[in-house]
Amino acid sequence: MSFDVKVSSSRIRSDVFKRKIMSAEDAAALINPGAIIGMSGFTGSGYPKAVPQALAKRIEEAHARGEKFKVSIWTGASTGPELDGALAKANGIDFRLPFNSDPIARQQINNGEMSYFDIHLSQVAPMAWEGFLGKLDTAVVEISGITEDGQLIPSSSVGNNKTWLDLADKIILEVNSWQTELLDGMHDIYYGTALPPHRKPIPILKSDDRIGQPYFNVDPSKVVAVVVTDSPDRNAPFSPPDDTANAIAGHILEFLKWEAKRAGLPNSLLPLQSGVGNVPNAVMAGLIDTPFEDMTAFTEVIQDGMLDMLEAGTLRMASATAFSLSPEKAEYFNQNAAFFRDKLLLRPQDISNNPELVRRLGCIAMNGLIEADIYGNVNSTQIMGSKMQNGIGGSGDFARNSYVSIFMTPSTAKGGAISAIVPMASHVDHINQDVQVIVTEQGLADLRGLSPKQRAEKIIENCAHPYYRPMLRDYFERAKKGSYAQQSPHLLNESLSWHQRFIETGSMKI
Ligand code: 0RQ
Repeated sequence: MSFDVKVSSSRIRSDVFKRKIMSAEDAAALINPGAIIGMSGFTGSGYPKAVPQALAKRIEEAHARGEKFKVSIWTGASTGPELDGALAKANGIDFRLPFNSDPIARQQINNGEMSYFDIHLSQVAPMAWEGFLGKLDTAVVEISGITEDGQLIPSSSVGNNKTWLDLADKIILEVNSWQTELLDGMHDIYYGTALPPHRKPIPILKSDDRIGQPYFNVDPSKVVAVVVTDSPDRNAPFSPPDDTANAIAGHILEFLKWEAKRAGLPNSLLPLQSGVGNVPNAVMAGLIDTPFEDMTAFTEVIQDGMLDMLEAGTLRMASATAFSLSPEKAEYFNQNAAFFRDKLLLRPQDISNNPELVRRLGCIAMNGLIEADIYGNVNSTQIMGSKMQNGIGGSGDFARNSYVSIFMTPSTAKGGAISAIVPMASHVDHINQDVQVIVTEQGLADLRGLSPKQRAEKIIENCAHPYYRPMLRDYFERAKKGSYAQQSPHLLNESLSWHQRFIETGSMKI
């Protein structure tokens, strides 16, 4: 791959690093079969684009010669087709952590070809330091530039990059000139974390507290290659919110207004955490027209709706670990970065998602779910109990520790063939104690302070789709009569029969 010397001089201001510039193919040749590689990337932003594709090509060529070549890939969260897609297509990933949304990789996880460790995003860096995951051989990290002093200016995501740069034996850097140079100064890289018994309080008291430095430190002797790229982050565009998304958003906005009044919360509410997707985006859009102002976000990702809120002035600032923007909004951000740069802080994901901070700040957590059972246990990850969708991501970091934890979903999936409210969840990511509010387009169930049976009444009446509501009522009434005990009555030989029916007939309907 060729590189543009003019771009490299403005972006790479250290001679030590300029001397290490090489092609992606030459850099990929430095990675050995069986390597454990820590790559940058979080929700489709800031992932390396050239080296993973060159590595995929190398793997394909090795396979064609009959040689074995697979690697383990650790990242921040999901990446893009040039990384997970290309490596999975080459059948080159043996083990993957901690979050994936690439369809080819998902297929390989679900057909058993790829081992997948799905883990809370705040815990990845500490676990890597604890060492039981193995020794990190290589870090491949996208950055937006290198300072005169040889510090690294992060890209559009921070994720676990600080940890990968510290732990890896060798480092390959991709300097991406597509990223705006105005990212410089938007990051807050904290070097104060440690493992127990040396862990200290993280000194963030407000979403906008800066506690670190703008750049990554790096040992230049570990940097074996610098690759120059000019490639956009790739994310799927948001489809405009439909009636279902708008209805869910409407219920959440009403709840937030009611809760603010009930609890005497300030007009700036409490720091928002929002998952990605059309519904959270519709909630963000709706917040612009509420009485709330001067809000902050203490969240994982900055999506389109948050940039709109910043422009409208509803949101004062957002702390996150990455962008997760549609292609149009990413271009828009690059054009208008001067307006946004003092309103955004990107931090390592063990800080952006840190349970200590989420609890201290009292975030309002809003995340999607796959299914919830009548008692409010939530499955966010595994369809029919066994098929991985994406991963738990940061939902657990926030759900357990927030001021209030809201989960949202359309009441049915697959054109009505699946009820999102089921007698018993086929897999549980969020136990009922971590699930305080469930919302569908049908309505909202505020479950705080309720016993399991009281929760069931509310979830069935407020959230279930009208087709499935009588079926759930019937199950619940019979369970109360026929169950082994009365705390959370179940009919165990029937509780997962809806899932089995779907597997056998393609529908949960009778
Ligand atoms: O499948 O694409 O094949 O049609 O699941 O569902 O309705 O498009 O919803 O995109 O908001 O995703 C929980 C997966 C929801 C997401 C989940 C099928 C449905 C569709 C997607 P198709 P929708 P969303 C911040 C926080 C965990 C991580 C997290 C998620 C596909 O929110 O990954 O919260 N959460 N992170 O058809 C069978 C059901 C189903 C179902 C939906 N009950 N049964 N299939 N689907 N419900 C971000 C990060 O952490 C990085």
